[in-house]
Amino acid sequence: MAEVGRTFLAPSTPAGHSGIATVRVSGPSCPRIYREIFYSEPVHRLASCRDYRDLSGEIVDRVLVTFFTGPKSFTGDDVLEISCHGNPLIVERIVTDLIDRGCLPADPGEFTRRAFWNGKLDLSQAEAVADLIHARSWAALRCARRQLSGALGHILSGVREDLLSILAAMESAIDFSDEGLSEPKWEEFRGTVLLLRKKILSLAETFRNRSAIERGVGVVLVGAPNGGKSSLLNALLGRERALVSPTAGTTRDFLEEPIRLGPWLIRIIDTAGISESASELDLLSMERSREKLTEAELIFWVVDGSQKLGNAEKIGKDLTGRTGAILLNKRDLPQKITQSHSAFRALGWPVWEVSAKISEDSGRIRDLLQKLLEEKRILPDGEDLAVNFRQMALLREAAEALERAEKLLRENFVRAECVTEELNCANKTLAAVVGEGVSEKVLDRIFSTFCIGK
Ligand SMILES: Nc1nc2c(ncn2[C@@H]2O[C@H](COP(=O)(O)OP(=O)(O)OP(=O)(O)O)[C@@H](O)[C@H]2O)c(=O)[nH]1
Ligand SMILES: [Mg+2]
Repeated sequence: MAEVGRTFLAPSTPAGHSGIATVRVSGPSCPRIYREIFYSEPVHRLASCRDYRDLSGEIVDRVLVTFFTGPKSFTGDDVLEISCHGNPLIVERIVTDLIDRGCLPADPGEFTRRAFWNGKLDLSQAEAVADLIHARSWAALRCARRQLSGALGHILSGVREDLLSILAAMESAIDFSDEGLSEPKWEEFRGTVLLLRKKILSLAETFRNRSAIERGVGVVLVGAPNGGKSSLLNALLGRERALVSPTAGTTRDFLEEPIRLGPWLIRIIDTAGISESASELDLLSMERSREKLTEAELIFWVVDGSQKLGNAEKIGKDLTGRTGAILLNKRDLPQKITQSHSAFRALGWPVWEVSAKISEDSGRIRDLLQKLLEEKRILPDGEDLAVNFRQMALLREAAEALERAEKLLRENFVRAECVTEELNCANKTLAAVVGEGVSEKVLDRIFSTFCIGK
């Protein structure tokens, strides 16, 4: 049988020395290549240990080879997975040999793109494959897994079914009203459109989860100089990352470090102390502190409990309306400030009495932080979705079309064709989320961000 179409290959494991490495091949030439190299007939899903002989007949390595007959494979085409010893020389030899046998090197994401093309995955699932590979926390992995299972596509197909049934109901109502039977139930249609819009918008809002789980949640340490911000950063990291000294104004530039907290990724940011000082350098570093303060999801106001609050009270005022906690630091020393200080009450944040010098306090702060993140719902729980930017933009566009439809349905004389047009527009936009009607250019952009071999 003629081999029609492209057969491509790529190492699916990273370059370098490792226990094993895998080279993946997909396309119509796979059965021929299998027979040529291993002198036997490929059997679906049968993994067998064989000598890999190159075109010159030399044994390159003893490998484990698995054959998948399309469409029962990842890409939907015939697939060969060759696991060899993880030496780059062996991988290179196998890759060049496969190219000599007519395979082409794969583009980034080509295996997944092929799976999408063959209908094995919708586009939101294909995007989740890359998310799964790049996730840096358990929370991110959970979201990616949920999306890979097709959760978004599933919810959207429900929404689209509802949209189509309103469209059908509208059309038959209009037909009947032409015959003078009854007035279409515009109000009922409007109610459903409103509900669907709400559902779509709440999906779009899950984009917020994405930056939190992908980049990590920003937790910024702010406060007057010498409060112990850098000492607390070091305590939370468990290593001496930041310079600490009894001189006020030790930290100039901000420092940002990732920590894992349960399933979450957190970015702890240490900043320069905020004071009345007017030196140019102080002003520059304080400007940076304020920038970080604006960006962060959560604020730790670090206060030295062994000193009077004094001018530092002003910092609290700037924090009004934000989310955070007060870290009343240096509890190992005699205290001059209590938890019930009026500046703390005004802010309404929890006050944690801590010390950077007491080793068990870093664990306590981590526990309290995790509780605060959960309580304030700054992070999605495991069941949540986190749509990406492309999906969010499309969901918003669909919601806008529904908003226009809803307005039209409120008019005294409802222009049914205009409503239908908006509903169709929403349906088409939602279809694009799962990849229907998406241009090759958009697909190129999406898959170009993938790894080679995925
Ligand atoms: N006794 C005691 N000393 C502390 C504690 N935390 C910090 N210090 C000391 O307080 C001084 C200032 O600590 P830093 O961590 O540099 O304070 P900072 O808030 O980063 O200061 P700036 O960078 O200048 O804004 C240092 O001498 C620390 O050793 C604490 O919990 N107890
Ligand atoms: Mg510091």
